[in-house]
Amino acid sequence: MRDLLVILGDQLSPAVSSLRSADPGSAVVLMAEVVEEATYVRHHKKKIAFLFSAMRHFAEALRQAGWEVDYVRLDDPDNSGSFTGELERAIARHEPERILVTEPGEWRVQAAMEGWSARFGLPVDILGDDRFLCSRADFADWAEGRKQLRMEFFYREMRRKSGLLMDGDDPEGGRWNFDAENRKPAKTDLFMPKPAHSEPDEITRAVLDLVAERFPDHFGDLEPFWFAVTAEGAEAALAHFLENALPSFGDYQDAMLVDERFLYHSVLSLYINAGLLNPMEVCRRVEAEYRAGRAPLNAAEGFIRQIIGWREYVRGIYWLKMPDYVGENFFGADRPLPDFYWTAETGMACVRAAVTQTKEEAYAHHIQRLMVTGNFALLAGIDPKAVHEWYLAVYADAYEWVEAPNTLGMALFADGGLLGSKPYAASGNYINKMSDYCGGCAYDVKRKTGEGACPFNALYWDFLARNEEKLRGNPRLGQIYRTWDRMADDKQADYRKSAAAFLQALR
Ligand code: FAD
Ligand code: DLZ
Ligand code: SF4
Repeated sequence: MRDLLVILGDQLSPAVSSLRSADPGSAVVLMAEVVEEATYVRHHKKKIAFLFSAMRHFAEALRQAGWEVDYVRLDDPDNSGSFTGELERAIARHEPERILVTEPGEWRVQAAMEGWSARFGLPVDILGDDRFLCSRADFADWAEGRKQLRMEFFYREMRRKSGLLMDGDDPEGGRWNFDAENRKPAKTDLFMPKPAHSEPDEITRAVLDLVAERFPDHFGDLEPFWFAVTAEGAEAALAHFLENALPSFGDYQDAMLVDERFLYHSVLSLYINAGLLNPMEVCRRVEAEYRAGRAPLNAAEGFIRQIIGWREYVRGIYWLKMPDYVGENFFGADRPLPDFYWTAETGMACVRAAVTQTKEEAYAHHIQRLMVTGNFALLAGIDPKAVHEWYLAVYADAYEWVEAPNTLGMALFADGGLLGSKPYAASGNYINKMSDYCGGCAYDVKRKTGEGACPFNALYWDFLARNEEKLRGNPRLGQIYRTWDRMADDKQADYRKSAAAFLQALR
């Protein structure tokens, strides 16, 4: 049977289910650079360049492995600009008897795929994506009948299922989670590791020129470009992380430093999500470092939890709750996204640092995304849809399946507590404790209200007061509301006045 395989830009894995199910002797692989994918949100220039270059390299690798690959470039004059349009043209060229594809990461693309069979009069097999440990159906089974879908319980099942960091039936070290040990503020250190850098080759240089020409108005700096674009390059980045950063990954997971954009983070999410690294293989390598005595348990467990816990869990939530999930707005927040999310022009040093590095690197680490830009958007009541589209556009690792639950659920509590048990709201004190941002800020973190006070301080109490009806009943916020209740009326009024003045000026 002549199969036409469609490989998407985040399916760049030689063992992806569609490739495993076809015969290289007779099948044709279709890969296409399409303007719709680059612009349905206006992705960061570096993200587009990363994916196009990684796609071109992957097509070459497939050819060398004996596959016939039909690769459509963005600047092909006949390029229709969409997956469906490119499939239609490819069907005319190759006259296949069947279309084979691995399920996509986004609901939008899945909906388009589901229309292909009727449209083209051909069987379309949409195969499961077994690069994930938990299938969509298995997650739905796990969620069925549960009152609360807590990550921690899901994670324990994934530990048992994968056998990672298990000691028989028990968790290695006697505890499932060593997070309590992973909250140290970092100090600038001469030996802070940097992520591995790759040199752009000829293929990448051509893509950089194309992106500069075709997407000049998109957010973000294209160069310097140092991302790996092949499986070998991503493997080198993984080896570099294991050797240089993993041992301290746990300790400083929540820390932020203005001159250290990556700290001990892996900067591997873009490779894992695009398919250049296999997540389970990455976890096994991390476990091996622990077993060999080269990484402590809190680092290995913390890292593995992010992948087989959070990463799998948010994907499960996404497919369980789409398409409604992206419309969630528990607090009815409707403030437009401030310009400084694009320009970084703000006196708030923490936000400036996070946005500047996002613009330059298409990367910010988790605590910057959650506790700086995310926390600000939560406290200021920014429209969740605008925030969601920002996160989806600006990070090299962003695809809706992983971005939307992190943004709408974890950072904004827009799903009303499906994903998190309470909002991750924090005042300037938290940012000051975990970072060195406040020293270089136009605002004073110690001042609570009035001129020059850190905006996070008044916004924090204003957020709680504004949303009291929705949040007071939350048992995890009881103590905080008791503190608010004990506050003198004029102090409460000061907070609210300061927040109102700040929000007014935001317009
Ligand atoms: P590390 O800190 O080194 O973590 C190791 C790996 O664990 C990551 O590479 C990633 O694969 C995985 N991981 C860690 N945290 C999460 C998480 N919460 N959810 C899923 N996987 C996780 N991650 C994305 O991959 N794409 C996104 O679009 C994305 N959007 C986010 C938006 C917001 C508002 C927040 C708060 C988090 C978001 N995350 C997203 C999760 C997390 O911030 C990134 O995975 C992480 O910063 C990537 O950097 P790293 O590879 O250095 O991660
Ligand atoms: C993100 C992205 C971009 C920018 N461009 C392409 C592309 O031109 N061709 C392609 O196959 N995939 C691209 N992608 C990744 C897709 O958006 C991703 O595969 C879907 O959103 C499903 O997760
Ligand atoms: Fe951010 Fe406030 Fe610290 Fe400034 S003082 S860096 S606004 S937390």
